[in-house]
Amino acid sequence: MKRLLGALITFAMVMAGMGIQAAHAAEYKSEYKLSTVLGKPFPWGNAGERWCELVKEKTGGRINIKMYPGASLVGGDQTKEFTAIRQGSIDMAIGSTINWSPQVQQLNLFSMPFLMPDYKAIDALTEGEVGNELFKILAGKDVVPLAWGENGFRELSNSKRPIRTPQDLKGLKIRVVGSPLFLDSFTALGANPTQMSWADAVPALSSGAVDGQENPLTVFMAAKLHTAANQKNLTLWGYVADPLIFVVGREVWNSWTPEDQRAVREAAVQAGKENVVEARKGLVPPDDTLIREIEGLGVNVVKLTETEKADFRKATREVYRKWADQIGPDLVKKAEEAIAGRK
Ligand code: X2X
Repeated sequence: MKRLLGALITFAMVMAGMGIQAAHAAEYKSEYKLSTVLGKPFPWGNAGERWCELVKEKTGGRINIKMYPGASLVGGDQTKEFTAIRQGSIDMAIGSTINWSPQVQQLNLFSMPFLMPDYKAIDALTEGEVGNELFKILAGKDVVPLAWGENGFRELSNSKRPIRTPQDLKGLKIRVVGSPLFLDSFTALGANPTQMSWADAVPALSSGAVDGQENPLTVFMAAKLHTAANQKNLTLWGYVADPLIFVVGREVWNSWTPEDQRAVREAAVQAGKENVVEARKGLVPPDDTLIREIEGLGVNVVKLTETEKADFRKATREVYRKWADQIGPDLVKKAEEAIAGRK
């Protein structure tokens, strides 16, 4: 009798254990898919790996994330990433404001030509009221925004000639990505812009199908665009910068315990902070180590003076006005004020 009871108790305990496991398995996936455009060794990809690592650590392995760089979960089509998160084929992402701007109109703010004159201006937006407002907008679109990171100020490169004036850009085929704002900006400057994903950009540049592109210097360097894409001319004009945003799909988020949600958020904030530091390394005046390194590769680097920059600003002023209306005049005004009052 005693033995039978013992066996029954053991049986019951095993079943209960399996029940708990089954409930757990139903709630938590064995792998969460994190989408990024760039992988290692780009700062963006490093940030993704770091987020995965920190989450694993902080949740005791309960949440296991795998990074899918190259926007591979959407066949490389980075402007479809945000939609895929909403539809659930991507669980979480670190995305550029540029790539999500076709779906989230307000994210075009960071692509307004010459809105942000320096790094403090980016911080004034992301760390202030504007950043909060953008996070609220994202939260209304089935995602949970957790932290800001950075791709960086996007500088102009090409294979043909040094660019010092808008006239120098005339007729050059420039690869861009994102919303039609980029087409408007480059058309206003007299260039011939063409939209394509990052995956298509490097082959198009290296074959000479397009002449130039714009991307942060960390990307230029890690992708070796001077040799891989014949980009021997580089103009430092700082016309726009793209922050990165760490998000989790709302449904996935809701399936986690509050304790694990906190851990994922903290991990994102930490990975984001480290990412901003890495994205700016060698680029924050007076430190220009990265610029000098690129010059050392034989790239002709043109640093625009403020007067030269003003010509580009003037040429894109109409585009700025048009897009301020589309983004929302109130939000743009708030951004301009935050930048004017930056510390
Ligand atoms: O495609 C680009 O230019 C990149 C990698 O910078 C973005 O995803 C916005």
